[in-house]
Amino acid sequence: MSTAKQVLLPDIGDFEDVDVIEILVSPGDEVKLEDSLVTLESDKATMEIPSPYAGVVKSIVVTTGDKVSKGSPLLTMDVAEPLETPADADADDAATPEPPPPAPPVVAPAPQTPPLPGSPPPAKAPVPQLTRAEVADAARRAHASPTVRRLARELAVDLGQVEGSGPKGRILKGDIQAFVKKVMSRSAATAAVGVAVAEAPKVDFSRFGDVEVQALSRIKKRSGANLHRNWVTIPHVTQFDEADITELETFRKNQVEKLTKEGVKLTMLAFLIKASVVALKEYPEFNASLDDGGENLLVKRYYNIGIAVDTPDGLVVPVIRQADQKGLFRLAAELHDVSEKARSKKLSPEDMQGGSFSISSLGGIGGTAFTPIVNAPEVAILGIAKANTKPVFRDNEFVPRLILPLALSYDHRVIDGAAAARFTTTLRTVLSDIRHMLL
Ligand code: CAO
Repeated sequence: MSTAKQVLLPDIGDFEDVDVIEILVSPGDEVKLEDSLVTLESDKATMEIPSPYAGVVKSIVVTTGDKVSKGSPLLTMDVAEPLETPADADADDAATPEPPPPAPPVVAPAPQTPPLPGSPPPAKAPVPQLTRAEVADAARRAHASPTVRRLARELAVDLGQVEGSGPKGRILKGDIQAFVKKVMSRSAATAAVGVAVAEAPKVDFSRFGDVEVQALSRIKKRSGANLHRNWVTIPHVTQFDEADITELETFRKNQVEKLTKEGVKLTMLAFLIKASVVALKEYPEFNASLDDGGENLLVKRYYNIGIAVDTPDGLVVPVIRQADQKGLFRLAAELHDVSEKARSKKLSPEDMQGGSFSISSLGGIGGTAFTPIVNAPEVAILGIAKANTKPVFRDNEFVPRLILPLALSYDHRVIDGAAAARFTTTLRTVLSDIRHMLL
């Protein structure tokens, strides 16, 4: 014959209103004397509350997140063999019994040490097929000692995902260590950003036909690593817009003839640099970098514009310095010089340093739109696609206008969508009427 017993929180020392962080049993579970029932956590320690009885859990009174103090009811149990204590005299009354003094709770200092800077995030188990409820259930039912449970909690390991190698599938300390090792040994790139991705398949292409191995150029290898880092670490958004550059292009062409005689070609890119500086001055957060801790924005008071240049060996980004202090002709001349230097591999490291904003133009080649990758530590990059003559509805009729597609990619940690839309609106205003550059 069993007796219903209510388990109350025993005296746990100088702790009041302690959080219930884990419930280790569920109704129907058979519990031995001193098996852990719940885990509590104060700001100083975590502790597992042992069962004062052997029996079967009938119902759980607390839920995780509840705050409990000495005497708070935790759960009720059907006790098969009531202990012979005076408190058991009225054992049939489930509402009032005092449990016998429990064994002291297992107390462990709460983890206080923050992860080392640069260290990978704690190993979190992937949750591939199971639902959250199933994982929680598996963790709750996992067979492990309080010490192993504590270790798992400290390492943020979901016990439901760990296979136990002990008797009857019991999870041992070594199982937790092996699990963490496995998670950490995934590719460095994915571990660094805490993203679990499937490994790329290894394919023997020679099974399907001839294959020629071509080594990537030094530039491609370097820029590839940087592009990959920027792609996975920066939350990118790209804002698209269009600028009517009909008048600008007419003006430019008129000037080109005159200037080409002097050996300089006034390119569209020179105007785009000037227009960008106007927008950067109006929206300084685009001319900035996040500090190392990601807590502050370092807003630059200089306007050094990086220009993506396509070379046979790969992409390089020389920088036009102090673009705000240079006229269109000077910018055009410098653009010509850096493009030449880039293509003849004469750029020095200094030529590619100190940029505060970048422009990537594919307009001379083609395409309607693309999404450039932010050139970290900058926070935004302007992509330019090919301008085309399009019908624009004006004064009740369609008129042909030269329309330039703009694509502004930005770091969404720093820049909001509304700011990006304002930035491209300023750009299109300036490009559609270059007198705005004078303001
Ligand atoms: N729309 C239409 N035509 C354009 C244009 C545009 N947006 N931009 C340039 N053109 C035309 C020019 O009018 C010029 O035509 P003409 O020879 O008939 O006058 C021609 O394209 C070449 O232009 P350009 O000499 O001014 O050179 P550019 O400004 O287009 O390019 C540079 C300079 C250095 C940006 C370019 O050579 C380059 O390397 N582009 C590739 C950059 C790149 O790979 N970016 C991708 C990076 S991925 O994020």
